[in-house]
Amino acid sequence: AAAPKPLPAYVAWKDPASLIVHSATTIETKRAAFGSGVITPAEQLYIRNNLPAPDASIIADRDAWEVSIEGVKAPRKLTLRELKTMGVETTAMVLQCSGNGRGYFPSKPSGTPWQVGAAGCVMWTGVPVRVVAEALGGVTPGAAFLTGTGGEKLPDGLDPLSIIVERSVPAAAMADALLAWEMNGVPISLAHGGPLRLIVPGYTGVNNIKYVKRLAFTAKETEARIMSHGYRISPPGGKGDPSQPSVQEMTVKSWINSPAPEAIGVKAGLVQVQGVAFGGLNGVKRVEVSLDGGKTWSDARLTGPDLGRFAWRQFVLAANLPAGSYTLASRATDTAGNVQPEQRLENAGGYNNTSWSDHAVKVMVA
Ligand code: MSS
Repeated sequence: AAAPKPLPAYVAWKDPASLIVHSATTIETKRAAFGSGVITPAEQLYIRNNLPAPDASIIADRDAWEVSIEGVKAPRKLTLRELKTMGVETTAMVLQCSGNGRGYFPSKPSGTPWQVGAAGCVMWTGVPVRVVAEALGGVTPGAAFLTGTGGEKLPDGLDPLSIIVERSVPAAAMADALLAWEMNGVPISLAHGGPLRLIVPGYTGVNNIKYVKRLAFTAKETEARIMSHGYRISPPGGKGDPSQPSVQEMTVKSWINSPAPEAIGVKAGLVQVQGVAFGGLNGVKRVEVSLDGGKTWSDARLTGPDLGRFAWRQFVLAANLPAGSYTLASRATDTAGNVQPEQRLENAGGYNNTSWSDHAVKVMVA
């Protein structure tokens, strides 16, 4: 096998042993590296950048960062220094790339073949978007979307709309959204979107705009290509277009992290089968674990603190496993009663894979 790629300079502070470097802008957490605590440490958290990360000079004077707030009664630019005076809240949230689990699509869609590790559960601290909107006189009537724009410097000579990272989510998402300056209790690293990031809890990764420079309440979705044609649920073999559903809210999902598929030397006897489960916009009600590839199921126990409906829950099933080979699977149910499906929804981009069968783990117990 080829030697693992080294970490690129802007994430040189991450833990190489925990990560799979697909490319300089796509780095995944190894399944076996997820621990049993709820929060994913920054050193292990995955990276996905559609454009190269901006120069580190943007975090030299964080408080001077400006974001333009538009589509409110009194639109204006606010500095991070000003935002910090307006309000503060902390939300634990699953950050998951829309394409997490793409690697399990037999159709091999183009894009990074993520397994489970384009996801983590992280704590964001910032000012609620609704508080900012109220402070600027309220949202203008007719605004149906919340549109965030990334602060990357765009290459010259290209149509900005073809490349800019700008996404719209339904304006209702404002109820939980944050303009965040801390991740896991420290200023957000450049790699994860510092100095300021739009956080939309319950929505897939792409909707959480890094180095956000503009936040607009808009009547229409942005015409940026990443919105109009990218991240759409298109029929297999097809191309994205604005008539198709956009990748936005996450739905109920779980997977087993331990024992990991590549685990060698699982010893016969008592085994703690552990993993994570989340419900997107809903909390987790129940997780079942199967030791026989989904024929029979037992209720797992939710462990660790409940950090709210946007966070994931850790679960465990203590199982007595005689020597043999096993297919371990997990299946979550959210608080609204939605059950994680057996099958993925086929789509050209390989998005939103929540299939429990795709995420099952084969292990040898000796
Ligand atoms: N933002 C910006 N500004 N840029 C870019 O590129 N990307 C996306 C988000 N945001 C971007 C942004 C994506 S796509 C994702 S996932 C995320 O981010 C990630 O994050 P981290 O922090 O992990 O790296 Mo898929 O759906």
